[in-house]
Amino acid sequence: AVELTINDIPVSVPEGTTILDAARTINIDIPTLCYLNLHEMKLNNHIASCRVCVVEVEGRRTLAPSCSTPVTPGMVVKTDTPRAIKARRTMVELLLSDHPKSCLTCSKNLDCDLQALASDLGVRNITYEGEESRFAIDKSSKAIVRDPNKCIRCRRCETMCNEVQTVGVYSAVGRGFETVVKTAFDLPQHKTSCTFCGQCLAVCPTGALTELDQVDKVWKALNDPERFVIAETAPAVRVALGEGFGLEPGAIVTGKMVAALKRLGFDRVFDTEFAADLTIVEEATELMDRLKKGGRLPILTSCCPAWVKFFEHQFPDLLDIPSTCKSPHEMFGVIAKKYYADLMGIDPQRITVVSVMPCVAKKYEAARPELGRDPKTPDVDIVITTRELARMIREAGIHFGALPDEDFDQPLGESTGAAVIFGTTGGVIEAALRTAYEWITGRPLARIEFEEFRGMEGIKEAVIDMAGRDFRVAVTHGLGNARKILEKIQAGDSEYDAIEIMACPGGCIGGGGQPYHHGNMEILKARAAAIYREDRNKTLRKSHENPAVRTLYEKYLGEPYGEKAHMLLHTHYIE
Ligand code: HC1
Ligand code: SF4
Repeated sequence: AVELTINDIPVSVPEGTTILDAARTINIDIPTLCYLNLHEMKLNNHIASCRVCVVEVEGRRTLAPSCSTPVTPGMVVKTDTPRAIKARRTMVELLLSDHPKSCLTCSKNLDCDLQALASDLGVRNITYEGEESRFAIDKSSKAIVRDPNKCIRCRRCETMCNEVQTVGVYSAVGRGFETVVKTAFDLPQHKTSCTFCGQCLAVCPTGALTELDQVDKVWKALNDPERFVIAETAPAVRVALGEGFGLEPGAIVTGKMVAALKRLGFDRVFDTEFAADLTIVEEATELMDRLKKGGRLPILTSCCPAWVKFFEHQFPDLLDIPSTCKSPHEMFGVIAKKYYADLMGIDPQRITVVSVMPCVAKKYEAARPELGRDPKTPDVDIVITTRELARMIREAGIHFGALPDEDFDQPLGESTGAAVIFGTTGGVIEAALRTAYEWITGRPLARIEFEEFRGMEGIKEAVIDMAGRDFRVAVTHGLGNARKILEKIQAGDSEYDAIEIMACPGGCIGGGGQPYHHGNMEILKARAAAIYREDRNKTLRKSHENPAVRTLYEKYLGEPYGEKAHMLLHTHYIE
């Protein structure tokens, strides 16, 4: 261990610890901006470019960036000297001198790390007024808006995209004042290999990267008396929406969320989880079909649109191995516009389906032309994120905390515990196994919870005994981890039978559309724990037991994985 003092307090930390981390062990937070260390995601951005974490070290002439300076024995550190504080303030003033002053109208207003820092440091004027850079705003994609004028060159997005996701969309170009983070050849975002996973915007400290805002489209539909507007809510939204209203991370707000959507004016509030159960029935049947016919294994889950775009771009030779199932929210859309429209006698063209998702890639997915064959009736019309829903609730002046718990409408609001666990890494495969095990072995499952697929480990593997046959399963989250598994499959040395892949670290609970975690992984863990609590609270916990899904097959779809199911619930992939 290394012994030192920080602000006259003795500290003992392991060798290699930075001054920043050593200070945190005695509850001193040195401000940071570019720095980001998410151990579980193997993301460590400590390029020390912003210099707001500088501290005084006795015997050193210059101030030291605490995020990248390791402690040494006997070091004497002062974090709060007038010189250090003045230097931090100067750094922030310099950043602000080349930053738009439109904080009041920025979509990151009150959620921006730079703004918070300027406030904490008491920056009251910008001494270095001068030239400001001017770049075009990129609104080319259906999911992400990129405003390089607000970029502070912290490179968090670059580290996230290049090292964690291994997609490599961004790099810093130019020198000094001219430096900016750009796409290769300055291509518009939609022309790059971007998967729209949204992880870059989840870690962007300012408003340089944000989601495409679709709130006004929803208000318009809600206020059009001709439209029959249906909301469907993703599993992960109910364990994070409360954070937008000051509730603890991991608070389960399913009932309040439904009540809020009803007060906003939705004609029906249904659950994407209904379609998650439907997806499991289809996917488990598809797996059995591949097993019976000697089809290609492993089968890969296909509910994450960023992951789908990743394999389409990067592994075009493997397009026949993912399941052909559409994602649950898309399945929901088509069922709402066919089955439910029939049931209610409503013209499907009058129906607007709004998906509330933790994800920005779902915005891009809903706009894919092959999803919703008839252009007049796309499966899903509008996608808003958890953050956008929170904003709508605030705009409407609804006091979220005081709302009563209300129930989803029926029949498309019915779901089992298997559906809710879709929202966290490992959940889709666990849900699939709860059904596939019983169908393949013909025996009831003795142990319903598959602990081996839970937790934040990047790649989780286990062998499940299916009536004498070893069934090899892997779960991975984060596209860099997915790449490792896909390369194994490509090389022909994978023995897996089924693999779950989610693009976002943590799965959907860590989606790019969730309330910002500001680098705190404990928030993601609290959301995951809430997902498993919600599963335990359900009476039914296996997808094939969902009574409303059974009725849907009996009355409308016919056989699982049959002709009608194929036409409506399955898709194909494009190179
Ligand atoms: Fe997900 Fe899914 S679980 S993809 O992570 O399969 O977004 O929550 O809605 O569609 O159900 C997201 C979450 C979500 C779909 C389901
Ligand atoms: Fe990279 Fe994902 Fe951001 Fe696209 S959305 S640039 S893939 S991190």
